[in-house]
Amino acid sequence: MNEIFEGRVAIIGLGYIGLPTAVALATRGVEVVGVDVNEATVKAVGNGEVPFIEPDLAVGVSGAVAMGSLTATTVTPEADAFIIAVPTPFLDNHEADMSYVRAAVEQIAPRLRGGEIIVLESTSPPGSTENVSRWLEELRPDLNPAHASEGLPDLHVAHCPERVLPGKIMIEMITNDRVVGGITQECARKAASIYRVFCLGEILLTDAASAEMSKLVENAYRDVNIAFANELSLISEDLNLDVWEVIKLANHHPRVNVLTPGPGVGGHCIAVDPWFIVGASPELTPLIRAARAINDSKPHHVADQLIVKTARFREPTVACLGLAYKPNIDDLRESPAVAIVDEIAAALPDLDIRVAEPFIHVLPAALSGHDNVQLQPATSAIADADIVLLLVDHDHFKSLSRSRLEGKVVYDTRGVWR
Ligand code: SAJ
Repeated sequence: MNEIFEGRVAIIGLGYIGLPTAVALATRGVEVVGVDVNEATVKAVGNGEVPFIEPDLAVGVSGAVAMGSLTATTVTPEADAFIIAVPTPFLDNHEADMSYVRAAVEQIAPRLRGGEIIVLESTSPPGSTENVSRWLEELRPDLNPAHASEGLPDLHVAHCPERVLPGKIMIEMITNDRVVGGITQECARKAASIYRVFCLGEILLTDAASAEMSKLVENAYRDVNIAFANELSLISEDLNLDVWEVIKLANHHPRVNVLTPGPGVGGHCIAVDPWFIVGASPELTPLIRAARAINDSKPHHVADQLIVKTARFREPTVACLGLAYKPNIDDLRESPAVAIVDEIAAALPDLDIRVAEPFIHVLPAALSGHDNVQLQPATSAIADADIVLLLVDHDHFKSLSRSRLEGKVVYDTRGVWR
């Protein structure tokens, strides 16, 4: 019998994953307490508001809060299940920074009574879930975490990596298959009962380390394939070919599906997670490292090429369209577009740079220090510009009339206007 969870869930971390997960559970009648260290986030969620933009999330949060099934607090409560959805960024040496996970475990430990489910959702290097289990054992020697050799476990520790695509989180949260890896099979079975509340996809039970690795493999696979497309774009530029035409033709082969080149790989996942595999097996990962290097070099290449184009003008104005790390979201984290504008503005302090980003109202800190960069609507930025640099394929930019580009030098890093 496939068990379905009943009880109270505490979700530690009300970010891009924690909050949608809270909504998915709470709107299906589960009592959810969202926990976050950021008081502004807790206040916003408590008022039924969302501190960031994600389609369909706002209506879910306001509905769940109005139903009384979602509350928010800065203090971890007692609960039947805990889901850890905190950041796992990398440190300067590319190793995972597990300090937020450790802090979450330290908050959870004193609340445990025995019998709880503890799920790590944060993307983590192999062995992390085992570490969570060990930390709990150290913090609560009176309880019996699942990896103890004898007796029934009093705690059920598992990993269930999040796999949702920013921009489509509320759909993919429900429809994607889920991998649940337990410290023991019983842990996986117990943890799966939580996801069965809202997940319509298949729920695949495995061990914790395989679950950890499968998530890293998904993002490394994508990174390697984007790197291939980005390398093709450099080769095509060198050979004076249109890379999008080349890829379109090649993709007509039944077993070829080349991804799309761009100005680099941004976001907090694909540019980060491959390093966790490199960290686990440094000697065996030349391909994964090379892909990271190619994707990381792309913003610098775009900035260089743009600087070359400005040499044709006496006092040029450049319109840079887009700052988000990908289309139709407001997320600027690790965005190649921000890095490119920053590099150009620093290299040419006299260049007049107009940035258009429909999803933000003020320039991010990385750009606000440049006197030569200002935020402007796309139409007027283009009208004022000699050179138009398209960095993000937002629908808003795609909908602009092509006639606005007449007489301008256009550098389209996304292949929208080819
Ligand atoms: N990109 C390209 N060319 C492409 C595809 C993407 O240049 O053909 C760039 C995007 O512009 C962006 C970056 O790559 O800068 C990443 O974008 P994305 O949409 O591919 O992925 P993310 O980072 O938003 O979300 C990924 C997803 N992973 C996979 O598709 C394997 C998502 O399912 C994960 O849940 C998420 O990482 C995560 O949290 O790990």
